Amino acid sequence: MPVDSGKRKPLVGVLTGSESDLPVMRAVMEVLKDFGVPAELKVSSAHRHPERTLDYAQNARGRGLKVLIAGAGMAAHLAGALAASTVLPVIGVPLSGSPLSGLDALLSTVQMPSGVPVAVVAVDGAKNAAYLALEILALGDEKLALKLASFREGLKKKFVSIDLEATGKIKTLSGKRVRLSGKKAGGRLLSAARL
Ligand code: RP5
Repeated sequence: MPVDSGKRKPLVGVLTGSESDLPVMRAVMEVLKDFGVPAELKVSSAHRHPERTLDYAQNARGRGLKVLIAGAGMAAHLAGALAASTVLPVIGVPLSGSPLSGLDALLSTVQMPSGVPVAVVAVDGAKNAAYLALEILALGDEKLALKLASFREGLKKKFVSIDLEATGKIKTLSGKRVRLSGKKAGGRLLSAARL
């Protein structure tokens, strides 16, 4: 059953090789939705639905899609099959649900012949596929570029405070995360502001 993120025309086309890929690949849709970018998600296997997949790739640009994301496991040829029939950027997500834990999908997705590229993210890296698609779209969309920059700033802060927590410099006191001075817990309280 196709899923789309609203009534606006989709800018990102997300394909998976099987319904069994959906639990991982839905993360793509969640990230794109958080950034307000319309997308569609469909199941279309390079091997089980070759005609449908070819048709999708050939019509994607004409339908207004700007980036394609393809997630597949095992002999993962979906991203490559799309890339073969469109000049839209194609991002591949190798999936791990196989006895080879995704190494098979990684190699099948990444080893494309010269002239027909697929940008490949980590095994099960659905979120990064979405962020990369957003970065491509942001080349022509200043508002989206600013949103991405602010998201990155948020990441910086989040990970700094996790580091501080590990060193005991941040504690949770009365439900608030606070910064402590001194080397040990119980040191003088510098700030009770929520971090
Ligand atoms: C691939 O084979 C799919 O992308 C999926 O990751 C894997 C297994 O598919 P199912 O047999 O679960 O449909 O083509």
